[in-house]
Amino acid sequence: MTTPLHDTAPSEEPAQTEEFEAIIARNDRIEPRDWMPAAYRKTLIRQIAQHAHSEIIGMQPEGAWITRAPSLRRKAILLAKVQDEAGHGLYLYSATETLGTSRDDLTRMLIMGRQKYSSIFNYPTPSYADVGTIGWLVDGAAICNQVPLCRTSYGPYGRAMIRICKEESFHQRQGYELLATMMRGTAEQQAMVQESVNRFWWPALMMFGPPDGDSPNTAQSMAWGIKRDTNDALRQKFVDMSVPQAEALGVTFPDPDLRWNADRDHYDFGEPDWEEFWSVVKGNGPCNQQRIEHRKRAYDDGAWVREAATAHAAKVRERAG
Ligand code: FAQ
Repeated sequence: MTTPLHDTAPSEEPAQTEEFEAIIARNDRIEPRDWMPAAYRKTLIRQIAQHAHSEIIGMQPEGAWITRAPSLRRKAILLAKVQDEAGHGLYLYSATETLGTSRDDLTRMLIMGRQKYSSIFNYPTPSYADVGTIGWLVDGAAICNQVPLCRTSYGPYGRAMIRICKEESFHQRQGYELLATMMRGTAEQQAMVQESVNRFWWPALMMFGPPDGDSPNTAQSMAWGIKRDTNDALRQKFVDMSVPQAEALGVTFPDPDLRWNADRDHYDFGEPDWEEFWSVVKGNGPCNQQRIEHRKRAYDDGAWVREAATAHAAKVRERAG
């Protein structure tokens, strides 16, 4: 990876550390040219790259339905959505580049298994209803997690998140509308929706990361203002927001412990299977291998485009002078 700029241990730079901490304390933004501790930079690269990879790998499960969408309207909607996810990946790779790394390096790290992407995209999409469920629950969880990131302490990341969140909100409504249409359809269509929701509910809850007690990064990331809420707080928010939507749709979530708790003013819910979560994160989910192989094939197939673009840019520079 490219050596980061200003990669100085904080203890060697007391004045700069003080200035950095003052910016964080007054909830201002750190910008690319500002000094920052090496660990802050490293955490940002880890989180933003993982986020960028998730957007790009996340194109695969839904992308598989583009050729089989049931109408021209649904095909156009799905094409636009999947294309939006590519755009999100690009904004995020660009934000990561401001930290002194490159998209190429990050893509290679992903392909070599040295960087992660969201566990949710390692689950298959065998039914067309999954397109709606991903929009409703996966984009819904993404929005819940990402709206607070619009206020993250690193400027380029926060600014990228504003546009991403606007588009994700649109995606979520699109998914809900698709499911609502199917729920007004035949008994078979209604059953397809419920079956899809049953498969995606628990993996969607896992998107928020491990429980706070098992999350090694949360405390420091919150102290730096990179994360604004804990994993459990966001998971609760997502459950509270989703239950009334499920009721309006006419579907249920596969959790016998899910019920309103008037004392807490929140829904109680069951524990996700954290063993399954860690197994998927470690590469053993149903589709991990397929997703990475596909990404690698696309990267290899695109080599000639990157070479041609580099050669063209060199020619333009040469002509200019
Ligand atoms: N999957 O200490 P924490 C989308 C890892 S975008 C895989 O809690 P942290 C749009 C974590 O990296 C979805 N790994 O970590 C879309 C860490 O390992 P590391 C992506 C996970 O960073 C919709 C370890 O576990 N969104 O859906 C997961 O403080 C539809 C310990 O965890 C973002 O990336 C997981 N679910 O909190 C696209 C949002 N959870 O790196 C297409 C930004 C945790 O130390 C279609 N990211 N791990 O080796 C974040 O907010 C945070 O990074 C968290 C994790 C909350 C994901």
